[in-house]
Amino acid sequence: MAALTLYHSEMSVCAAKVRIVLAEKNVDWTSVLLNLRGGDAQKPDYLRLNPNAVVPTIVQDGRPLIESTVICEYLDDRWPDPPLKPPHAWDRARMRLWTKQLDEGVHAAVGTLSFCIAVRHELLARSAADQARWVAGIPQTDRRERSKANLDKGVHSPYFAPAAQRCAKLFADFDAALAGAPWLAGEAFSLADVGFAPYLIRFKMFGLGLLFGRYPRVAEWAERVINRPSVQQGVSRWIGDGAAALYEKNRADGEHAFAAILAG
Ligand SMILES: N[C@@H](CCC(=O)N[C@@H](CS)C(=O)NCC(=O)O)C(=O)O
Repeated sequence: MAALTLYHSEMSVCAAKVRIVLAEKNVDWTSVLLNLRGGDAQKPDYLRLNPNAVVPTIVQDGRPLIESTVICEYLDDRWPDPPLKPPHAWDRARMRLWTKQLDEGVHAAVGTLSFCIAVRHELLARSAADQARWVAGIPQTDRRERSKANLDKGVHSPYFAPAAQRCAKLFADFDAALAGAPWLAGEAFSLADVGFAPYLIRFKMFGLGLLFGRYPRVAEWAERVINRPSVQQGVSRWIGDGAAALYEKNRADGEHAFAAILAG
C-alpha cells in the first residue's frame, strides 16, 4: 500500500487538482473514493479527518491534511521535482494570488454553476427525504443555504447569475495575465495552472463555450493545460460515462442561461 492515501471523488475539481500534482510528481497513492451525493463525506468517520465534509483529504503517516490548495503546496514541498512553484519570489506571489482567488470565490461560483446546471439532477432523482438529509448534513450555514436554493431553483437560483458573472471576470483576468506570459504565473507551468485545470474542463462540460470564444488566448492556454498528460491522468480519465452524460444532457441549458446573463 502506498504511504499516501487520497480521499476523493471522481468529479471533485478540488480533488482533481491534487491528482494532477501527484501525476506530475509520479507519486504512488492509495485511492479512497467517496460518493458525495450519497453523503459519504458527511459520515462521522470521514468528518474526523475533514470536519468540513468535503474532499479532498490526504492522509500520510496517519496524519490527515485538508484544503486542496494547502495539500498541493505541501506535495510540491515534499516532492520538489519537478517544481510546480515558480523559482522567483515575485512569480510565486502571483501564483498564490491565483490560487487565493479559487479559494475565495471562484470555487464556490463554479460549484454553483455545476450544481445548478447538472449535478442537482442527480439529487432530484432521489427521494425528498434523501435530498433533505443531504442538505441538512452540510455543516456550514452559508453553503447549506446556497445548496438548498441551487437544488430547488437550478439556473433560476439567486446565486446563479453572480456566479456566471464571476466566471466572466475570471476569463478577462486570465486573458490579461496570458497577454504577458505563456502560463498564469509566468514562464513555467505552476500550481496556478494546476489549480484551474479541472475548472477549465468543467467550463467546457457545462456550456461556457461562449467565454472561450470571446478570449482566443484563454482558449489556446486551456488546450495546452487540458492536453498535459498529468491533467489527462488527474482529471479527464476520472470522468465516468454517467457524469459525462449528465453534463452533456444539460449543457444546452447552461449555454442558454449564460448567454442570457452575459448579454446583460
Ligand atoms: N476549500 C476546499 C473545498 C473542497 C470542496 O468544496 N469539495 C467539494 C467537491 S469539489 C466537496 O467535497 N463537496 C461536498 C459535497 O458536494 O457533498 C478545498 O479546496 O479542499
